Amino acid sequence: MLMRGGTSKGAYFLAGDLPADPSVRKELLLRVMGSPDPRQIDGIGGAHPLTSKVAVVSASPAPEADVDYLFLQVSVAEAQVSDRQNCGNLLAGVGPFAVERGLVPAGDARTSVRIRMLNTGDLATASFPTPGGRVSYTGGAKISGVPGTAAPVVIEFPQGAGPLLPTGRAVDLVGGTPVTCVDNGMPTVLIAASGLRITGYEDPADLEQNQDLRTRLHELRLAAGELMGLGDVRTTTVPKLTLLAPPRNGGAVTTRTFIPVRCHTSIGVLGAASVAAGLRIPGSVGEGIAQLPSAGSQGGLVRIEHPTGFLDIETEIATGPPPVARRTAVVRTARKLFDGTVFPRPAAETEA
Ligand code: NQM
Repeated sequence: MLMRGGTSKGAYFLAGDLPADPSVRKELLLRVMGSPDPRQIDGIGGAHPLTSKVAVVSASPAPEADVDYLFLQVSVAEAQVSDRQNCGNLLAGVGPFAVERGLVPAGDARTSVRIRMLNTGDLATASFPTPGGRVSYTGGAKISGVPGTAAPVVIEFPQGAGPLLPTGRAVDLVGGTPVTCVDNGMPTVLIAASGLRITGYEDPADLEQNQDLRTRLHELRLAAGELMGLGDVRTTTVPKLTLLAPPRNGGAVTTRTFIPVRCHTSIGVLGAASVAAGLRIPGSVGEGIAQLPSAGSQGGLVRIEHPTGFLDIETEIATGPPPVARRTAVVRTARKLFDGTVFPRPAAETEA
């Protein structure tokens, strides 16, 4: 099933419909998406990391979850499929997909699905309307970066398993640049845009063209990845890099996020959850840049401004030490776009 999940788009599969062996599955998914090819012309990928995604869903054996969700990022131009990161946007479609495929029975009015996210081991609960026992995709919720409105999918995250500050510090100096390394569901490096000699309000396409910036971000990411315990991150999609600037439209902060080479046209859900948590940590690089709703408050809504609007994140932080994100919540929307059979490019033709 092809679905839009939040501001991303991907192919949702039942785990049983895919090869169990990860290397066989990888080869199949590359062919399904049309990778490696910058245009993904021979597959169903959308030629951008945000539209070259896969969700693998199955009934969960874990007592605390109804379904298991494995996110796979299919690279566009390289022959890579990675399970090293999670995706909170495709997560929005997992509950509806689970009901559509009969993995979870629908309630009469609403359905809540408890999801175990296999990439991180963290849990989420997604609630969405199911009037008359069928998923309804229509409704009045509007999210920035998606035209029109749709049914709200409310997603709640309990406290994650890993540390909120993977380096144990609110600020690290990386090559002379102060950064905050934070992980509230997505390993993210926060950096003041002004420290990189940009305003932080530039268009994503312009930032992608800025060769000096790209080189600097690459160096910062490699060093921060080591500090965060992620090892050599040269070929992985985490950590993400979020550049911070003061808000301009009534929110808490302006962001430009590199995921990690392309600049996001909005911001990822778990990426935003990590930014929101990071801003609330005393002494983080967000201090003096972000304007939190009530200074000193450790709970409530944080509005993250991004290139196409904003994303509201509710976080509850206990400042510790060590600080922890007790709860995070967000509203997204999802839509079923197509349900059918995909015909991947035959394996034999791949290398021809
Ligand atoms: O952070 C893009 C997206 C994402 C990830 C990325 C996401 C998240 O917008 O939860 O959703 O950071 O690669 O889909």
